[in-house]
Amino acid sequence: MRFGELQHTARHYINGRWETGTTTGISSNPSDTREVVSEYARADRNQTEVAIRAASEALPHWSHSTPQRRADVLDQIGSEILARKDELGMLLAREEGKTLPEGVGEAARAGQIFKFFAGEALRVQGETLASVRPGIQVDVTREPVGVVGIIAPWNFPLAIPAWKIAPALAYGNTVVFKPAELVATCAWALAEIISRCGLPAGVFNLVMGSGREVGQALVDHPLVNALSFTGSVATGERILQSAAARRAKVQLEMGGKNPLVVLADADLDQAVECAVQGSYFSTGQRCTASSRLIVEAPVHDAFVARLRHRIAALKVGHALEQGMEIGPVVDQGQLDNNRSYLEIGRNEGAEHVWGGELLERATPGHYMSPALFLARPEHRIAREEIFGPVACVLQADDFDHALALANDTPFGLCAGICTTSLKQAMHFKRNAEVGMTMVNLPTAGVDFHVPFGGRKGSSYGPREQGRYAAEFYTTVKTGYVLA
Ligand code: TXE
Repeated sequence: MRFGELQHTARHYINGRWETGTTTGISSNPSDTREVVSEYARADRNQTEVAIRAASEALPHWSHSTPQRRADVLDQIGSEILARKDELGMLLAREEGKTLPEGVGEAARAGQIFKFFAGEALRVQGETLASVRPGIQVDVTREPVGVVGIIAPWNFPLAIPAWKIAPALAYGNTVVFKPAELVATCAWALAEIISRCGLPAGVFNLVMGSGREVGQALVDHPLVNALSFTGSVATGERILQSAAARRAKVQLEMGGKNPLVVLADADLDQAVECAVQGSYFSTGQRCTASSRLIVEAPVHDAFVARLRHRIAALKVGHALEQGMEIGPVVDQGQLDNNRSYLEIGRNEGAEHVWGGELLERATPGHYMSPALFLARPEHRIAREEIFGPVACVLQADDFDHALALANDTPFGLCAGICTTSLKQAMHFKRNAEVGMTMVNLPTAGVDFHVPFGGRKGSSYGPREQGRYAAEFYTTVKTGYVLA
């Protein structure tokens, strides 16, 4: 079966079997809304519960499987994803609207993540310490946390599920995966590969459907020991409260309003490129997108002029068309949201520099030109996550003012700076109130073998990715032995 070309029927994967849903949904192509990508199964609470029970029953066996067995499974999944990255990338581009090179790049990233965690399965570490009491030995070992509920968003339909599912399986947990409905077909394609790589029935389950029904069933169920969520702040907060009430372990990755600071000594061409990539690529639909460009006064006007010139030349269109730099917005709801912020910005007195129009293309899609505003720090477009191709420039008097503006946000995911001063770069790295910093790089674009996550309103719980993922997907046990 080849992904990405034909229309598919996407079913749930529960207890080692492909299951139809209680209802069905339709996934369509945001570059051409006439095109159906798949008809997919939708579950209700009862069907979700069947998957949760299957994961719970599979746990004792899988949690005692050898690291070699887990490594082999993950390695095989990673190899198949990498071998089929072009097909998967095309499916992703059709369903989510990333350009084809971005889609293929994300598929490859998903494969690399499975390969990385194949290695991590073999490197689960503990500690041995001398006791404070005579004759006793103490050790600290890591064990799986149990059944993990994975709730994923639509903006990285392969990479985000991969960076949650791979460590969950590597450390001996069982999984119920609930993707965003907009990208059900990508989730099914990933599950289709996972289903053929040697996992016992029930270890990995895919259940599709609404957040309110399937997602909430995972959040509330006493057999789900841990929840890993990426999505909006509002949903994350709701999940946190429900999970806390029943003391489930929880990890949340939510929004960002990431600053890119441009100092007067920066290489302006490089800074403009960082801003374009960070703000507009992937249609601005990245939690690490740079949506606040904080520019020191002496270069403000020159930076804005160059940026405007550059974004006016960006190619926006069908995600599969060669040479496109920006695909469509993911759906009508997100497009309406983006455009409502243009209105909000204008009404608040922000200066509209460029873009934000609906674009007509050969196929009917959710096309919008990249938008740029000059704003003040109190404007809503400078404070709230928009999640579209909309950025604003804030003028800073000097470096200290730029740093203060960068930190003046309820979010704290990523912060970037463009400068040729090592001293100012190091000061910024140390004092930015975020989980990730970038120097002379776009805020979006991270490695997969190091921690990903933020502070303040952006994230909650242990970091994702790299070996730090063990903090969430394992629990420690302290053992005492009198020999
Ligand atoms: O997010 P939701 P949506 C932001 C972005 C975007 C907005 C809405 O601003 O415009 O969120 O996107 C599931 N219990 N981000 O609607 O609703 C849901 O089905 C359990 C930023 O997609 O948070 C989906 O699988 N689960 C973000 C997942 O949660 C529930 C990435 C995310 O959906 C649930 C995505 C519930 N009660 C959106 N309700 C980023 N910064 O990366 C929903 N879900």
